[in-house]
Amino acid sequence: MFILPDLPYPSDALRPVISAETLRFHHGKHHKAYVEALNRLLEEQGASPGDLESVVREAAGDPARDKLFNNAAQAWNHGFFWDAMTPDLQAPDGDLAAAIDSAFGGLAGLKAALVKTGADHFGSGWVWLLAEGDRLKVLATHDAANPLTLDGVVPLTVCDLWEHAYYLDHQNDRKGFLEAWFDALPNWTLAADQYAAARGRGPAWRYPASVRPGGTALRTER
Ligand code: MN3
Repeated sequence: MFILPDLPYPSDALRPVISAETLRFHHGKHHKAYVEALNRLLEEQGASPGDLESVVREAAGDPARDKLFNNAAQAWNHGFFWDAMTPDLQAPDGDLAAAIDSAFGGLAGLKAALVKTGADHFGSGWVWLLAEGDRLKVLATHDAANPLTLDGVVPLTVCDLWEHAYYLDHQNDRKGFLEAWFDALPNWTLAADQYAAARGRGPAWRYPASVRPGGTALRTER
């Protein structure tokens, strides 16, 4: 059984980019529903997997396990998304800032790439900043799909492109949501830890851990 992790901040902490109402529905209804469906499917199969990452990887690409993949990946994506945001305004520094400079010409270039990729993405999905070894790239995935299924790729941050993520606050303005999100909310401390993991220095984020700036795990129970 997998848990619905608590949000790592109060539900009004991400205002005005994400209202308390959006966050409460998103976490308490959408994420919760994915976790419950995932647990129901595993129970029906008599399966009790140890970690969510394996469930996602093993179900990926198997049409007979579409439903399991979708709910497992959406549970994972939302857990990572909550931790990938912070109410404390941050900026990348150190190795991560240097990698962003080299791949995108600076933070403004990364913002432009991420906003364009996310705004141009057709339908529901996610926009990710990924590391493959020390190289960074931006990628959008459809629906529940996530980079856990890509060999040697580690996500540094992500933004939810499903309309439930922004419609109450930004209506149809996905581009405006992404711009405001990028300026205020990314947890660059987590992104730096993930970038270190991508280069073999330390573990990558795993569900349902919530990590505070500085890398201290707040929760490890399952
Ligand atoms: Mn969502």
